[in-house]
Amino acid sequence: MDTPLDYSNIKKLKVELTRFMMAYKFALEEVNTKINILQQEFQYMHDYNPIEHVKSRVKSPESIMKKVQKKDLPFDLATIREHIHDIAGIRINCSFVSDIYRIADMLEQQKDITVIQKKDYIKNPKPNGYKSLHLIIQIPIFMSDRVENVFTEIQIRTIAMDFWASLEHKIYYKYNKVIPEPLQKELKDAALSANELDEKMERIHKEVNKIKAADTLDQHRDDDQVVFPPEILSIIAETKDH
Ligand code: 0O2
Repeated sequence: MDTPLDYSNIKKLKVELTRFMMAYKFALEEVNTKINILQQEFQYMHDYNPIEHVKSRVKSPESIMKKVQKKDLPFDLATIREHIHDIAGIRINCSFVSDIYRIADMLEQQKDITVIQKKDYIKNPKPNGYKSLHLIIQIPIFMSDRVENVFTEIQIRTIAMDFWASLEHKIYYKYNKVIPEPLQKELKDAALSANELDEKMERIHKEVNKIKAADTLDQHRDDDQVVFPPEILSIIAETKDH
């Protein structure tokens, strides 16, 4: 005979799991708000937006389970909370490499953000060609009865780096994590081309900025010149003649 289900325990587990997942959703909302503020303020102050777009997701329960198994962790919420740091994940796509570091610095300086880990795969790309800046941060979430410091992974990369990573990710899973050698080489070449494009675009961007700055200076010079109305000028000329 089947043992009767303990509904009160199931209900408790459901509440616990929902609260567990909610914390990550709130963490994403907090970080997204921060990014949104930086984006808007930067646009206003510098007339330029360093962020192309932002994507965020809470890892699915299936992917969390896979990671628990991969890391050989016991399946309890406290352990998962402590050891899996990318349940809340945000990806920021920037226009230029310099913007990546600028955004990372602006986030790192915020008092309520604690940077736990920083991996710079831009300065030190992975052997396959992968480039991106990864931050693992903790951010406090204020709930009705407690404050939780929630781990969040932030990946910051250019559009070219993102394009490459998405394709590589697809190929990686298509070949069941063993990419054939010739394709690996092609991907490495593509990563180098993406890098060249990033460098070229940044150079052009800097040149355009220089021209813009020079134009603004000229504009200011013109604005600084006091322009007298012709009537005043003729009075001045008359006074000089006498
Ligand atoms: P998914 O499917 O994107 O979630 P961790 O396993 O996170 O504790 P790890 O792998 O050392 O530790 O962290 P790392 O190197 O910072 O990588 C974290 C994430 O960066 C990965 O998550 C990928 O999203 C991305 N990433 C890292 N290396 C590569 C790469 O070579 N190619 C691509 N396309 N993405 C990469 P997951 O959980 O591994 O995968």
